[in-house]
Amino acid sequence: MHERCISFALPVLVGLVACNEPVDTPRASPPIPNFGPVPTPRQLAWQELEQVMFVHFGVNTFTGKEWGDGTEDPKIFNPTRLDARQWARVAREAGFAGIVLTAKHHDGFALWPSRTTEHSVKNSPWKNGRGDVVKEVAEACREAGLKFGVYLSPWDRHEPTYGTEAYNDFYVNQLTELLTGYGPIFEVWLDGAIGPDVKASPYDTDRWYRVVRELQPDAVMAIAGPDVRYVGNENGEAGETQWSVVGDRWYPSECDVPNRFFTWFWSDPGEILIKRADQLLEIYFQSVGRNCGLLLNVPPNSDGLMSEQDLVPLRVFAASRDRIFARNLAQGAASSASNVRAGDEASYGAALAVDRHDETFWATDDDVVSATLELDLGSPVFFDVIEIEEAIAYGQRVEAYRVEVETNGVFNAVHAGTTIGHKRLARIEGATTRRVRLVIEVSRAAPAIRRLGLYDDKERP
Ligand code: FUL
Repeated sequence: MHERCISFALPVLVGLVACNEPVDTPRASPPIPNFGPVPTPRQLAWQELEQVMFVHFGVNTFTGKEWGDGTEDPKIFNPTRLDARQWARVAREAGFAGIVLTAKHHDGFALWPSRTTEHSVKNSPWKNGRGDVVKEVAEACREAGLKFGVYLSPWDRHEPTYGTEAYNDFYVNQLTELLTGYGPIFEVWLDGAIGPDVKASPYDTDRWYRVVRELQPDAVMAIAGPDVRYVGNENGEAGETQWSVVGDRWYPSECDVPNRFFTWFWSDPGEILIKRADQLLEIYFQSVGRNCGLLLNVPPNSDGLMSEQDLVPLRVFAASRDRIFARNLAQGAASSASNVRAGDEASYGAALAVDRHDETFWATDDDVVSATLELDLGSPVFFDVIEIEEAIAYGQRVEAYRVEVETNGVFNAVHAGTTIGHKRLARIEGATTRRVRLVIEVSRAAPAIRRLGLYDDKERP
C-alpha cells in the first residue's frame, strides 16, 4: 500500500508533507540491485493479479463440440438470456481479478461483429445480428472493476486464407479491431493449438507482437507470446520448482485449466464432470501457490449464463480460500534475522517480511546468500499453511529453503522447497509452536523476502 502524501509547494513550507495514513506506515523498502532478468512493468502487474477467469463461449456452446470445424451455421448462436454482468459478478465474487474471453476459437466464429469475416455474431439471430459479446463483456468487466483480456485463436478453420501469407493481414485486422474497439486489454492469449492434420499458417508473429505492443502497450501476450508462458499442462498443476526466469528472460508461467474435466465449452454433462470445491482449492495451491498465474475456465451455457452447477463448487472454493487466508498469524510477530542489509532495520529488517505491506521486504547484504529469519509468535500458535513471497521486482533468487518450528528447544523442518518467486504456498501437516524460522539455504543473490505468512486451515480434516 502506498503512502498517500501531499506535498505543499508553498514557498515557506517547502518539503512539508501531510499524510492521511497512520504514522506507523512504513515506507517502501529502498531499491536493491536487480539480479538477472527482471519483470517488465506489464509482467509484474500481471503476476500480482494471481487469479483470472477464462471464459470459453461461442458456437461450440451450441453444438456440444470442443473444436468446431468452421462450417457451423451462425444461426445456431442464440444465447437469448446472455448477461455478461452475471459473468463479471461471478468472477469478482470468487476473487478473480479479470476475465479472458474467447473472442474467436478454432472454428473462426467471431463473438464481435468483425468486418473481417461473415462467420460472426452479426449473422446470428442473437439481438437480430446487432449484438457484440466482446463489447458486453468488456463493459461488464469495467463496471465490476475487473481487467479484460482476449483469446484470439491463431488457428482458424473457417477462414479461407488460413495456411497462406495473406492470413497474417486477416489476423492483424482482427487483432486491431479487438485492441482498438474495447478499451484497455490486459492480456492477449495466443493459443498454440493446431489440428494434427493441418499445416500451421506461416505466422508472422513478430508483426502480431508489434501490433499488440503498439495498440495495447500494457497487455501481456501469453502462450505463443513473449510475456507469459504455458506451464505445460492443463491440470492447473505447476512443478515444485517453478522459475519465472528462462535463460536470460523473465518469462513467468500461467496455469490455464478448465473447471470441468477435459472440456472448456459448456455442455450439459450432469455434475459428475464438474470439479469439486476441494479440487479447485488444490488447483489454487498448485498454481498460484507455485509461482504461477491461475486462469480458471468457467463456461457460460447456451442461454448465455453461467450455470449453478458450475457456480456452487466455485463459491465453496472461494469461501474456503478466503477463510484460510483471512488472518496471517505471523503478521506483526517479533522478528529477527541473521543478516539485515547494511544493518538498516528500517529499510530491510526482518519485520518488513511480516508487515502487511507488499512494498517492503527483508533483504540481506549482497554477499550473504544464505540467511535465517526467525519469528517469535508470543505464545504457541497452530498453523498448517505457509506462504512465502520474494520481492520479484528485483529478480527471482531463492533456490532452496526450509521452514522450521521449535519444539522443546529444538528446531525441526516442517516444509522444504526449491523456488519461491512471486508466491509459494505449502500445506503442512500442522504445527503448534511459538518460534518459526525461514532458512534460506541457497540463493542466487541476496534474498529479498516480502512476506512470510502462517495460516490455520480450520476446515481441513
Ligand atoms: C487449447 C484449445 O485447443 C482448447 O480448445 C482450449 O481453448 C485451450 C485453452 O487451449 O489449446
